[in-house]
Amino acid sequence: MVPVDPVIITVAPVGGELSRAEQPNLPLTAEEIGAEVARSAEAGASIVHVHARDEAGEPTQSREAFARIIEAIRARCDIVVQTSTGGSVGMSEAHRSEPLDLRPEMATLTTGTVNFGDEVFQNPFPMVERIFLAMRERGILPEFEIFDSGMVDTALRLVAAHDATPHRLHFDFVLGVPGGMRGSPGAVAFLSSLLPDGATWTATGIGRTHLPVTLAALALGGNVRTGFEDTIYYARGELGASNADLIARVARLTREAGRAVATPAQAREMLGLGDLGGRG
Ligand code: KMH
Ligand code: ZN
Repeated sequence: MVPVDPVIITVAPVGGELSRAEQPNLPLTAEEIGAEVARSAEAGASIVHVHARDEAGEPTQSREAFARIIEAIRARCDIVVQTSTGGSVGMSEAHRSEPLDLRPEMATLTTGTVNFGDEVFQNPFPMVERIFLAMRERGILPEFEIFDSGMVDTALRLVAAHDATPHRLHFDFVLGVPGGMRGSPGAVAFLSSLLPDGATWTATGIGRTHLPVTLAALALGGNVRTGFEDTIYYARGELGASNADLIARVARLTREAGRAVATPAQAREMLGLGDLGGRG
C-alpha cells in the first residue's frame, strides 16, 4: 500500500545525556531552545520532544525549567509540545514525572528497562504504570518509547489493563541505542507490524542509523523524529550545525518520497490531541 498521510516530524533538540563538549551547537538555555525549536518548526517540525537543563547546563526534570522552556517555545510557534519522562539515566521517578504537572499535550513513556551504553535505563512495570496513570489523569497523550520489541507488548498490556479511556495509541521506535534494538529498515518493518490497526508511529535512528531508519519510516507510512538528542552528526564526521538542518533534510526527503510534511494542526488532528485536555 502506498503511504498517503502527511508525515509528522518531531525535533528532539537537546536530550538528557549530551554536552557541548560533544556537540558545540547544543541549545541549553530556555531562550536557545525556544529559538532552535522555532527554526526547526519553520523547517518542518510539528512536535518538539523537550528535555531541560539547569543554569549549569546539566540535565534536569524540574517543572520550573520545563515551564521556562515551554514559555520560550510558545512565544515563538504553535508546535506540539511533548515533554520527556525519561530524563537522564539514573533520575528518580518523582523527578522524571515533574513536567507532567504542566499538562503538556504529550509526554514520552518508555515501557521497559534497557541497557543504555554502559548504563541501565530503569523502567520497571509498576513505575511505568504509575506514570501512565498520571498522564491519563492530566489528559496527556503518551508516546510509548520503544527501544526493543518487548516494549511494544508491554505498552499494549498496559493499555489493555487500563482501557477505560480510549485515547490514541502512539509509538516511537528509538533504534540503534547500544543495548537496544538495531537501527535497520528491517527493525522498523518488524516493529510497525506489531501495532494494532489505528495506532500511529514514528521512528528515530540513533547516530549513523538516522538515515536508514528515516527512509524506512517514510516508505512504510510512519513518521520521523530526529535532532541532536538522536544524532549529533549531519554526515559522517561532520557535526550538525543546527537541529533545523537535520529537520530540513527530513522534510526534503519526505517530499521526495511523495508525502507531505504535517503542520502542527495536522499533527494534532492525526494524534487526536483535540480530544484530550492537555495544552502545555
Ligand atoms: N535520556 C534517555 C535515558 C525519553 O525522553 O522519554 C531517555 C530518554 C527517553 O530520552
Ligand atoms: Zn528523550
